[in-house]
Amino acid sequence: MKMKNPEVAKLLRMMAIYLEMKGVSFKPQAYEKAAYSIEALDEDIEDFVKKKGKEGLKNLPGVGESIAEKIIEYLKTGKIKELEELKKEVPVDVETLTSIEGVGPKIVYKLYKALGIKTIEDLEKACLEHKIRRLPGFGEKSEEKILKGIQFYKQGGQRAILGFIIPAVEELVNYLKESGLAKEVVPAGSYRRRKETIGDIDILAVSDKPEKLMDYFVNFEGVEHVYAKGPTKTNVRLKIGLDADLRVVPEESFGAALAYFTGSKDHNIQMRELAIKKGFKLNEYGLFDKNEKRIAGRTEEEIYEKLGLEWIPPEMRENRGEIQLALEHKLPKLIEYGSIRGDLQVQTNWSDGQNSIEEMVEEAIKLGLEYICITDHTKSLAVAGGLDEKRLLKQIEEIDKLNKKYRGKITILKGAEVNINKDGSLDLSDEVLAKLDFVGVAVHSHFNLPRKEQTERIKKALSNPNVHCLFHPTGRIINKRPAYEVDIDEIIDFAKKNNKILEIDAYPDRLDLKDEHIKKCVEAGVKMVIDTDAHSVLHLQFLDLGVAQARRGWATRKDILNTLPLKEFLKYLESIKKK
Ligand code: DGT
Ligand code: CA
Ligand code: CA
Ligand code: ZN
Repeated sequence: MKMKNPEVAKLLRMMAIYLEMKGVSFKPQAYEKAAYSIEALDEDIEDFVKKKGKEGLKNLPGVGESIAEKIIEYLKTGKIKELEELKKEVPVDVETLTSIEGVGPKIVYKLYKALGIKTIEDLEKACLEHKIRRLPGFGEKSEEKILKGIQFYKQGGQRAILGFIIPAVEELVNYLKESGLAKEVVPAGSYRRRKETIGDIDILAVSDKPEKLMDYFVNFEGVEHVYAKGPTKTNVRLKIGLDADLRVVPEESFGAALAYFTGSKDHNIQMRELAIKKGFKLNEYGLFDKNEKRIAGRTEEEIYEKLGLEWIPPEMRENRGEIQLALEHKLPKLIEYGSIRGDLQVQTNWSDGQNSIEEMVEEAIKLGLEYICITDHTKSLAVAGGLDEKRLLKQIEEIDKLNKKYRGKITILKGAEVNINKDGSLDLSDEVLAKLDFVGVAVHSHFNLPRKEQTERIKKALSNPNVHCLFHPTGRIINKRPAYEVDIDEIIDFAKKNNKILEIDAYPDRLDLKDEHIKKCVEAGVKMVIDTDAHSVLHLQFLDLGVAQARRGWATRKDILNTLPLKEFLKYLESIKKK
């Protein structure tokens, strides 16, 4: 069972929030770090503790004596006493409140002490009654910002972020498969389409013992609440904060049900119309001819074939023209999972990453990568411990040494995530930038510039001849912060004309570029790279999440440069400089 890992991580994060609230120093960061470690642990935390005990826990990044004890306490008793006490002392909905942009733990504490604010509704009301601006340390601007944050949260805050829930859903699906009670178990819906956020999980099964399967399903450890239970459909709430449906469908309808429940809804509507045009009827039970005879339904493939369509990958089923292409047998051959050869955005403990260069490199080797580019932050991002010229030159030396050590195993490229100044200039000298293999630039400040100014600022940064790539091009953080105002079409056009690369940042809550932007890049012939923006060894596994996003944007292998072997990748970088 891996199901307890997200729970434990969540509680550690909660501890971090409460400790920060109380103004405790250092400890909150340790709890955050520990939460990361537990979240992406390859093993169930309970098994791990059974095997390796407290000492094993203490070997994980961020976990010291006291955190290890708390984890063990939770696994034994289902509670962390200190956390329970902290919650009693400040009984507010910290999880929701701190999800609002601009509202951190300390602000939550102040708001509770001054105005008794416990929930997002309380906070919204206080904003609307202009109570916030009158508090010491707040003003009209911060009140407006909080209100905006609340509105943004309400629009999307409830959907789960795909990359964060995949392990838990896989766990559930494996659990169902292991029951021996089902012939098929497949998650459909937005999860199968690899949409960046997920409303709920729709699982389909074929079983000749549906009652037993449903009993087994509701006994899953990760189930928090059962809304409704029947032999064909059962609907539950999972502890990770997401609903899941399990539907048992007849075997001869499995493919039809899978197609139907994979969606999207708009795609389904088009498919049904196409079937009608061809004289058939299509629904979740099958494809039927004029005499109501089922002519396909066991598999998705046979349905597509009978309709004269190429099989459409789930990531494309959004009614963006894919059905027409499938009719003409002209679907693009999407980039395949596992085809990225090198990660190109990786932070280390030289700036705000949690691991050393060597640790990141070792992990990349384990994952089978051919190259990895180290891109620490640069000096003006002081909060992240950004590197100045001197330190970057030192890092270059260090990488030269490590490349000798790792020869034949992996190549470490020298790079940086260079901060763009307000005026579009860069915060490192050209002389040092010229020594790097791969240079990405990024906006980390002045998110609120007017659209035109922001667009010009980014274009100016990109126009530096030492710069190859724009990192996380729109700056959004899913469920937290909207993209800054920027004319993405103009950026794409500029990238095309100047041979610049746009990044698909695969970190789960970034996924920036978005699918629709990727599609525009593909159409415009702008090259992209997929990388993880890792700040820990645990993040390097997110590459395929970026591939999923790229597939949703119809990208093929040739659109994504780091599918290339190292030599060809470097040759490409050289060639764009000469153009
Ligand atoms: P989500 O859960 O909001 O992330 O998005 P989906 O796409 O998983 O949507 P969901 O869970 O409401 O329904 C699963 C699939 O079932 C959906 O993708 C398409 C199909 N479906 C649901 N309602 C309808 C409908 O009214 N008409 C048609 N044609 N299909 C539907
Ligand atoms: Ca769904
Ligand atoms: Ca659903
Ligand atoms: Zn960073």
